[in-house]
Amino acid sequence: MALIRSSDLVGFSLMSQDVRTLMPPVRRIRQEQRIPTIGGGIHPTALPRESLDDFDYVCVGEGEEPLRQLHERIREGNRDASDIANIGFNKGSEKILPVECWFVRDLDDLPFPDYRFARSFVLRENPPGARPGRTMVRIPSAPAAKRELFRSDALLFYSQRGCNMACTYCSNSLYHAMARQAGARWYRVTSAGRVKAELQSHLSQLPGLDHVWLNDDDLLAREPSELEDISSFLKNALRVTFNINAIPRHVTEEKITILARNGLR
Ligand code: B12
Ligand code: SF4
Repeated sequence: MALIRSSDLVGFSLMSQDVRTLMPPVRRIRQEQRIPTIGGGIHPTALPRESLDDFDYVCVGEGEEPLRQLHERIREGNRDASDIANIGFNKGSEKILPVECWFVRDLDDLPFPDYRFARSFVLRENPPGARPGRTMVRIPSAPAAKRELFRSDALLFYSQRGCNMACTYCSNSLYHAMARQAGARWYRVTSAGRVKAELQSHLSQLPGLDHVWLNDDDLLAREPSELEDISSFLKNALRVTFNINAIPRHVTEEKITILARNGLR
């Protein structure tokens, strides 16, 4: 609670399974500190009206530009978000849901996710021997100390958003419907050049990692030439192994051969 005392807005990212754990602190922030809260991620996207029972604002769909605009608005002392795409909010007793839906057109236009952790904290299990429970600790900027804190050998990475399929039980079917209505595309790919620059930047911020989890829903939707370009860079320039997700429809011997030669595990 002390950490957020001077914040303009407090954001939470949540899946449906997180609701029970997250809502008690969200309610406390609203009631005790009177700082506006916003929920984003798949749960508020799928159930925005219900999520407004607890959050002041919700982000329905992608958040980069809507959150920037909302933050600017709140800093100006104005809490009305009715003209900001993707943002729903409580206006008195009325729940206002967004009319317009924004999707980033070109993933290459987004800045890299920030792994410098210049002023970031993480909730960590107390070490053995200490008082049981969890403590908020500041993420150190020194690479070796960062590695000690995270104790991970792998980087989770995305080079695409969405999946070309739309299985009914999967979030992709919801996002495809939202994008269709907005005249936008849900399934988008980052250029191979940007993928390489981004991977290089992340691994320089997080040294010591020797494996990358390319966690796109279906990496093999890419052409063989792009798979060669990205995977040979992982092997020869970054010297890391990798694993992927893929759906059967795009699995070919040619693609698997390229990836296996370049370090697929
Ligand atoms: C990465 C991922 C994981 C990773 C990392 C999870 C993590 N805790 O970060 C791993 C593999 C560990 C994982 C595990 C699970 N996952 Co998962 N996972 C995903 C996946 C593939 C991508 C999510 C992601 O990070 N995308 C990249 C970011 C940039 O995009 P994004 O999350 O959509 O965020 C954007 C917007 O939502 C918004 N936004 C998000 N947060 C916020 C916050 C604020 C304040 C704002 C303003 C905006 C905002 O802005 C972002 C940028 O535009 C999604 C499917 C998908 N393609 O979306 C499933 C998905 C989220 N997972 C799902 C599930 C069910 C799980 C598990 C519960 C499975 C299980 N039974 O064990 C576990 C839970 C583990 C845990 N404790 O967290 C479901 C959730 C469904 C639901 N209604 O909750 C999804 C949607 C897949 C599906 N089947 O439909 N998962
Ligand atoms: S193929 Fe997999 S990721 Fe794609 S829509 Fe179906 S379940 Fe979701």
